[in-house]
Amino acid sequence: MSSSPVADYTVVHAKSRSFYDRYERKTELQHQTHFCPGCGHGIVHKMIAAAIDELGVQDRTILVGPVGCSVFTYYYFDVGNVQAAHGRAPAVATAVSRSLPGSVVISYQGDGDLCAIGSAEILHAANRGENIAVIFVNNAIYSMTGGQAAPTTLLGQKSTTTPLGRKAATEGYPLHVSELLATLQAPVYIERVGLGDNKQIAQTARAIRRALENQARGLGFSLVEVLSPCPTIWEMSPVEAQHWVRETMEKTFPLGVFRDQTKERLAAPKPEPAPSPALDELPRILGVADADLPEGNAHALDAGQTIDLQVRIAGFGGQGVLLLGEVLAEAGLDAGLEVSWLPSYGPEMRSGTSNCHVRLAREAIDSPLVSAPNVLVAMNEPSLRKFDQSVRRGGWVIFDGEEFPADCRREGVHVLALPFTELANGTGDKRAANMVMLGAVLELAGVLPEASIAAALRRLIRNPRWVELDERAIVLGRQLFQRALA
Ligand SMILES: Cc1ncc(C[n+]2csc(CCOP(=O)(O)OP(=O)(O)O)c2C)c(N)n1
Repeated sequence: MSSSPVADYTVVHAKSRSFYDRYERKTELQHQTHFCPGCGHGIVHKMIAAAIDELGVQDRTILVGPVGCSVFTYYYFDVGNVQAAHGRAPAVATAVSRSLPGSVVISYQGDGDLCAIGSAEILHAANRGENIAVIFVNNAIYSMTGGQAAPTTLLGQKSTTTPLGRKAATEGYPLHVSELLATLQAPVYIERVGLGDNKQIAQTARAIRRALENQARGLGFSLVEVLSPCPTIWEMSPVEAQHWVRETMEKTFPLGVFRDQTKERLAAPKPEPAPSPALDELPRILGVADADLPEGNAHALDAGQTIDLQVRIAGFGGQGVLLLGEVLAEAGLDAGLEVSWLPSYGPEMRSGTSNCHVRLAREAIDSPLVSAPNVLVAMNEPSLRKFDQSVRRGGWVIFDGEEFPADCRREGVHVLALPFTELANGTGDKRAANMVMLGAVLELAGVLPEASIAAALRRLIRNPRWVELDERAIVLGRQLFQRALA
């Protein structure tokens, strides 16, 4: 062994394993990161990556980055990444943490994001004691957008929106997030740290590690607020900015631990959540009557047949556009298919435009949006003109109108244009036009068993007189489609 105390150590200069080997940027910027010289984000990133490595949780870490300079996290961390809307990271982190128990979920947020637009999100996530670690980078300004005041901007601090300096009388006082959240009962650990000098930086690394460790142990909500320099927007050199954190920011935002329940929580671990009830028990628990359950006519479907029906139904409010879609989706459900139904309508009750997206498939449905339908049901001309270009080649347009507008015809798209409303009159009520059009869709799709359609009508339309009328309307629609093919 060497007599020199340093000779026993090997110094390894390497990136944390939790960082990507290479950060992708456009060629001319590939040599640098997104962060300006002296920016605190880069330092905090490094500490998070080191803590993930040390705790050995890279494969179960999910990092949620919202809007602001924190948006770049997914370029750097080789973990699960989710990009959230401005201020919404705690809500997204809540969903991730609850749906993937055992994961280490980090919400990484700036001060504009966390305590302006996202103030309600953080308050309620903390109050619910969500099992997430929040790393809150407070640089007292909106940096990414060029220096507007944030709720944490100091009194007297100049910004583009407080050019004479922030005044309490007009902009209120700087918001003390750590102190505020520490008044709540649920959080486990809340500490404010800084990047003002090496001693502070070392403490910040410890605090971040602790928040992540709490998270990995499932102890609940932890938040580390990091006072962080932003030399570019503060118009200072990196060294001046670091001094400003220590000498000026810290006076408004004193460092320290504001809440620490770690020992108590460790001693009394959370009880295991009760197992979720079995799916077939849900109707009983939710009090759903037998009559409201799908009857289950799946046996009538040919198991080998591929089914991927994507329908867009559009018209005016009051024409039964949404109901048409519902019957289709409900019948699909009864037949044991994967289904989605997504309504879209304006604020008006009647006469506004209304449309819905319906998907029926054998495989799981990735998105309920139908942007390229294979069937378009257009109950009036404006709706036809809005969606006709989106229909896939080989698809169908079913249009309520005697004449199909010549300029809406497209090669490879089939058309069935009939005065459905007038024809519905023959069944007893022109308001059944939607069901006549549904009949045409059903005949064209040819996948849904009659029993499923009947079951869907009974469930959705309680009035037997209307059920009977709609059944007649559907039969008429089927005949009209067959006649058109003949
Ligand atoms: C809904 C929405 N509102 C406003 C913006 C514009 N915007 C982008 S970043 C930002 C402020 C971010 O400030 P902060 O969270 O402090 O992050 P920093 O850039 O300082 O790290 C704002 C207002 C946006 N992208 N989305």
